Amino acid sequence: MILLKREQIECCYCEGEQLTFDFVREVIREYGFAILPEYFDETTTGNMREEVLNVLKDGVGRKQKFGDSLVQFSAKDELQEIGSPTINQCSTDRLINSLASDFFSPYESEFKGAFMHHDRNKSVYNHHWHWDPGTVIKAFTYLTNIEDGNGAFHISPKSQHDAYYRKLYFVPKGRKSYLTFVPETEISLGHAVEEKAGTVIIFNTNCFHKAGRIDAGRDRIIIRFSYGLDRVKHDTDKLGHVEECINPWYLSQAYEKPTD
Ligand SMILES: O=C(O)CCC(=O)C(=O)O
Ligand SMILES: [Fe+2]
Repeated sequence: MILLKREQIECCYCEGEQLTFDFVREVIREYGFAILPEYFDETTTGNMREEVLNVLKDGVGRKQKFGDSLVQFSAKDELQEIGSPTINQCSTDRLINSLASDFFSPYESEFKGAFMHHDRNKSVYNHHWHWDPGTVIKAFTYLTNIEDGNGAFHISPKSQHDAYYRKLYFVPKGRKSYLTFVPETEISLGHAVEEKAGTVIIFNTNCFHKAGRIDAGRDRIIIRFSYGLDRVKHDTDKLGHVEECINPWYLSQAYEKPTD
């Protein structure tokens, strides 16, 4: 695997006059992700960081401990209940939301919730190359400066189609779950996003990606907003077709039949 430097993949970085819906959408379509350096300003980022730390201390939702790291997923309703104003405001960010709904269009999509992390000492969560089982658009937001050695998010450009076909392969086999990990030898290009707090990486979770290494004594704080298909808004009879186009993993569950 060749790890690209920022200069080699500048095409995926959108800032200044490139920060338009049309431009970012094309970058996501072609490469599977787009990086928006310091998209949220310092005050917004600082407030979000405080809110994430408070949620991790005593917030509502599913909290998990991995070694010294704390991770929590809060669904949209739970976030409102917690009353974290900046997190809620950023989850409705216009550019991010229109890019997510465009990705799922013509099917209805929605904001699902947010993963919040304070990762310390070691990365033990999603630290191997993988694709996510569901097809989701994530807005991965750095709340501290992140580089190689404190959890830089890694992603493989243009890998979204490869993972999609890997998902399709499992559909007729009726498997409920299957390996989403990809050996590093099967990844040709990768990129470690070393950027400042406030940076957002919008990515299609079909892309091969992983969490970066966190050295002893180092940490990172991040939040990931997830946007996915709104399953309730679809006609049930059309849902299979929708899933086939967008999310073959769900279809593989539908195909599952008892063998004997
Ligand atoms: O925590 C990370 O850097 C990787 C997260 C991940 O795998 C994901 O957002 O799907
Ligand atoms: Fe993932």
